[in-house]
Amino acid sequence: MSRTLALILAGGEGRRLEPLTRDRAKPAVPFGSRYRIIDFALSNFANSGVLKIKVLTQYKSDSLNRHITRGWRLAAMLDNYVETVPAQMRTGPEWFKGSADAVYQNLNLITDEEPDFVFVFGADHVYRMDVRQMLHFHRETGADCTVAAIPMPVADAPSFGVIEMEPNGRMVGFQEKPKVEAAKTMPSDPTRILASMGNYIFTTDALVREIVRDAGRESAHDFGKSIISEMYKHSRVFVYDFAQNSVPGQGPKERGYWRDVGEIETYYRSNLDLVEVDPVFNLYNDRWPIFTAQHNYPPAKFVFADRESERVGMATDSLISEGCILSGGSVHRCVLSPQVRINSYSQVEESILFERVDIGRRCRIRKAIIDKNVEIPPGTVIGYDPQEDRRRFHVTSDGIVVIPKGMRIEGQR
Ligand code: ADQ
Repeated sequence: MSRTLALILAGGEGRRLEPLTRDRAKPAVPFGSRYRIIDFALSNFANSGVLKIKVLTQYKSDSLNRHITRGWRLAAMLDNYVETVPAQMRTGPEWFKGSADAVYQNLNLITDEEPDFVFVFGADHVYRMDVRQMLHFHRETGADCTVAAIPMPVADAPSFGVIEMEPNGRMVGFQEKPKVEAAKTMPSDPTRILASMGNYIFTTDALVREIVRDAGRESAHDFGKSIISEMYKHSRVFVYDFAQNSVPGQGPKERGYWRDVGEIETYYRSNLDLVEVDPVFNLYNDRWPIFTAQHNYPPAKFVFADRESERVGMATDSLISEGCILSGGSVHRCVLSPQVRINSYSQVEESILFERVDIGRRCRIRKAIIDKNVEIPPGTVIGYDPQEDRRRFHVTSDGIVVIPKGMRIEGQR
């Protein structure tokens, strides 16, 4: 078996997820009740049997560090690990400049481990992928680098690396985040581009060569902008079709599912997708489980059922984590992280509540994301009066109210 090492790029700032990224890196943002965004990428590696994983962190990494150190303990005896690596400033007084610089500053990780192949993957997406299938493709083509790709609407070109390839899969063109008018569309479909997923496999020598070369020149030191957009011109860069990938237990709808949850609207919608009766992304596939940190919380509890007075502790079409108490209050189409409390006569709909949110009595809340440690005073109404919401809170153009971590909220009269 070949030796592999996975480098997970987890240093992204996540500005478009503000205020949820005010105190934490984007990969550490909670998702799907009890997970963090990075758990999806890490679970793909764990389920694929790639168990030497370094997570390269930078921006506000404390919460990410704690999550990985507590939750992602692999068998040390077999020399498996998931470890975070901070910006070490090994090569100078600066932090990582771009994602390629993050690898350059940690080249010793590669030389110490002596892998044959290095996975360089992002930490910001929700999807299932058997990375062994991509590695198999990489070896078959004898590539120096393989880039995973997925078709996307041409309107999204400014967010992605746009790929051109020959029928045999060899990359022959790459534009990092071009304008829509300039983007090269797919020959088979002029409404779509072939987008890079920001997930790469490198043959080790080729990676070291490219990273060292990039470090010595003026560049953004970024995988998309600087490495891939140069490398395909002189090396064997191939394109892996993500639609070919499948994992055990995966339903047909989930094949090819890959979501960037990097802005509030998509983050919100992807969370609420999970509460559907037959969701596109199925958290309950135990043949490809999503792993996360385990905490010692008591079970979720639902108390009071007086329908006449509307004092009902109840949840429908919702994900409820351990440690929650629905005490005479109800939720519908909601995603609740651990230790949330909903008090009597309150109704919460289509909302995402992070850890230790406490909803006081007689509140009516709709279409909100409430970050952790927020106490909502009794009688608060959110999501019913756009003007009033905008006066008090951060509201997206789609009308989603986002309440930052620990915000103190005044009672309403
Ligand atoms: P972006 O996602 O916009 O585009 P980037 O912001 O570099 O690129 O993020 C890529 C990954 O690297 C993320 O997981 C991020 O957290 C991490 N990262 C960013 N800067 C880092 C740093 N200094 N240290 C450590 N980690 C860092 C990329 C590609 C595109 C591709 C899209 C797909 O450049 O070609 O289409 O991903 O989403």
